[in-house]
Amino acid sequence: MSPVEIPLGLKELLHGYTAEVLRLKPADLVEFAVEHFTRIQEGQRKEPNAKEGSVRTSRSRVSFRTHSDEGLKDEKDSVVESSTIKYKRRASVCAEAYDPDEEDDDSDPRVVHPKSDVQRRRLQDACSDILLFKTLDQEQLSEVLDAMFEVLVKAQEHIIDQGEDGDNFYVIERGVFDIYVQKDGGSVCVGKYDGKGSFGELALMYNTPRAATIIASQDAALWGLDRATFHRLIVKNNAKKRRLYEAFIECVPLLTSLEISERMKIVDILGARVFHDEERIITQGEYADCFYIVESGEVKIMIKSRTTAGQLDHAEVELARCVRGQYFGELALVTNQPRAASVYAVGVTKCLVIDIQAFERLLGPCKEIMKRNISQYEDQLVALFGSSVDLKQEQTPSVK
Ligand code: 1OR
Ligand code: 1OR
Repeated sequence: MSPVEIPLGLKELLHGYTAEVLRLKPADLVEFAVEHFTRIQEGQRKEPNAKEGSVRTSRSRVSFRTHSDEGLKDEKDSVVESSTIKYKRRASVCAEAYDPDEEDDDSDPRVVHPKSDVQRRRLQDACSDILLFKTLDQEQLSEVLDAMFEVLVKAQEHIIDQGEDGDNFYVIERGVFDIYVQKDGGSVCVGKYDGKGSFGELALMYNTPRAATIIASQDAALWGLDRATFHRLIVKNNAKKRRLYEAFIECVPLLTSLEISERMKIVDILGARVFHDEERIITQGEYADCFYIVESGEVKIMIKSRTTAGQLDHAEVELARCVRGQYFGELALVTNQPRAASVYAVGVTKCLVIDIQAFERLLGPCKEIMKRNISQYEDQLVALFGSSVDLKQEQTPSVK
């Protein structure tokens, strides 16, 4: 006789129903079952709150699922089952003011999407460099990871459409995603995410319409985080970040030309990273995806010159040092070239990190100052190596 196969999700559905019965002690179990499962069905239509299902995007359906063959081992009994959560869907979110200190959503139940050990490991890998998670404490981070759900996308699917209300924040596990914005009546590709990073935070942070369209250029995998959890953990944490970094950001010379509100937007999206003595922060020749400001400690900038045969020399020469309030890692972002030098921590060093998309979006006004400083690098370069290159020359990025 063939073994009985238990359908994926059955155990969780019955467990959720039983837990609710025990909690609410309804008089009519059948009527309560109808209400309970109808609520789940409606929730599935609106939001991704089941292990098999789909997230509706504007032009296509994005499927998400757990891998049935990986086995679910990480469920926690002590938290509210995701199937019992009432999702708050909003008619329009754009008129609401942004107030990170708002206490209204503390009562939202904790969202948990059960994951297998393998999924959890993949999720942790994908999230290990996400700047917005870098200032969360352990407890907050594990709440965020519990609430995230897997989203599998096909090439050409629209994950986000400019102008729409924001529902989820996304972390990339794999795949390339193009960024389009409406300009002069047309849609222009302004950048891309290549296999890592995150997007979709702006509409959720500031209650604004989506600022760009994000399209998968190949089959890809994402992890989503619902709006309510994002608000409860990330936006609330931003209030703390603002208090923590406001005074420091005010005195970073590069940023003094920005409005206070622009500086606060930088604080909202930055991450903090601590490097140990001699740890390499940037590697010469690598592709660049972020920019750094030293908060404490010191970094040294080291360069390998080219031999006459055009090869990189083995020995590195120290070019400069940066201390509190100074920045580095701007050159590759301004010129769209690989990193021009390596950068190492001198003693334990803490840096604030800004990703390339936020750099483009928020630091545009500071680029002129950076370019002026880059001109000084050129003079020093000539003095050191006797060679001259136009470092400010912007190369056209491949996506433009
Ligand atoms: P969102 O919730 O507004 C679209 O949904 C997401 O695209 C947005 O959050 C960001 O996470 C991401 N301008 C605005 N949003 C951008 C940009 C961007 N790049 C990525 N996103 N610019 C491109 C910078 C390379 C500026 C365009 C003028
Ligand atoms: P990046 O993105 O190229 C390495 O990553 C960073 O090191 C670079 O941005 C700059 O922030 C910094 N003088 C001072 N700082 C430099 C120099 C430099 N090159 C790179 N960085 N140079 C002057 C030489 C005495 C060398 C110019 C090539």
